[in-house]
Amino acid sequence: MTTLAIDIGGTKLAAALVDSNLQIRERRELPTPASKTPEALRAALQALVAPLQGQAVHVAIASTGIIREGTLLAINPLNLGGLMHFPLVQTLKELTGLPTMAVNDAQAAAWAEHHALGGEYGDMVFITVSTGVGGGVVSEGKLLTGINGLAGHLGHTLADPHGPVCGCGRVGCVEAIASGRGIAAAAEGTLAGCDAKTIFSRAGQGDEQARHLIHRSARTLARLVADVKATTDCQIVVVGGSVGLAEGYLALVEHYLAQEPLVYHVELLAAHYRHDAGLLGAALLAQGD
Ligand code: ADP
Ligand code: BMX
Ligand code: ZN
Repeated sequence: MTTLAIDIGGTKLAAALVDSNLQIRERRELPTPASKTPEALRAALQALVAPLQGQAVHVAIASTGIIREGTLLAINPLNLGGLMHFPLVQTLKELTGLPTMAVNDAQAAAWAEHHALGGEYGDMVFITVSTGVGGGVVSEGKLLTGINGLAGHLGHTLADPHGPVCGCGRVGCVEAIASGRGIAAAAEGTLAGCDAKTIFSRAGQGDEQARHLIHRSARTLARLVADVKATTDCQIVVVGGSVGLAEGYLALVEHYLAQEPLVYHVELLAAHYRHDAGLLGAALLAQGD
């Protein structure tokens, strides 16, 4: 059984063919259009999947946003250029003519990472630090999606009541501080206008402000991990996303977590499937594994 897996993030779209043995073939990427109008996303998805759709029997989508009855509802529309609502399953069914399912990107990645860990870890949490900050919770071997698809949206828990306003409407969310967008939004002076990737490379060159912004993100994430441990008593927290997987980032989170009381300590691990966790999680869920 070959799955056409699609990962829709705030920065990039990825698609690939995934076989039953989880082998990935013909992986492609395109930038996510920053547009309020659904037509731009539809056109980008069409271009992304056209070369692959003839080789698959179904479509599995991991997407940023709350996924409710196949529709993408942005909790933070700023991550998608202001787009609030997109008929995800309907669009891909129309484009490919194939049966289609969709799940939140971090929930999908949590499922893939749970699979990678084997049977030992029934209680685990996945956190992506990427355009936003997303999460997926596996409890007693079951993926929590929530009655309305909201379960695991850890990026919208409170980090600082005096912090920046988040695109979700709250003040001081973890996402507004720790995410790639949050890091970039706080940059000033010589770093103003730089994206998180550039800020990481400037930090590597010794830039003090860049270093501070990355530490601020990692410290915020460590406090989130402590909250997650207190809430779920999970055995392990797996971290993904391009910021989460950036060199040195997880070690910083570990450094700040070590400063929290012992009861909140939990093993941290970089995502086994790296940038493909969302694609593979969606494929696994669609294949019924
Ligand atoms: P998406 O959110 O679309 O899933 P990513 O996981 O790639 O995509 O996250 C995008 C964010 O990660 C952006 O803020 C980008 O600047 C940042 N980023 C991309 N590559 C790197 C890198 N090598 N090091 C640090 N940050 C990165
Ligand atoms: C946001 C939210 C989550 C998502 C997370 C990570 C939107 C559009 N997305 O908190 O649903 O899981 O970002 O998404 O409201 P990514 O784009 O960083 O991968
Ligand atoms: Zn928020």
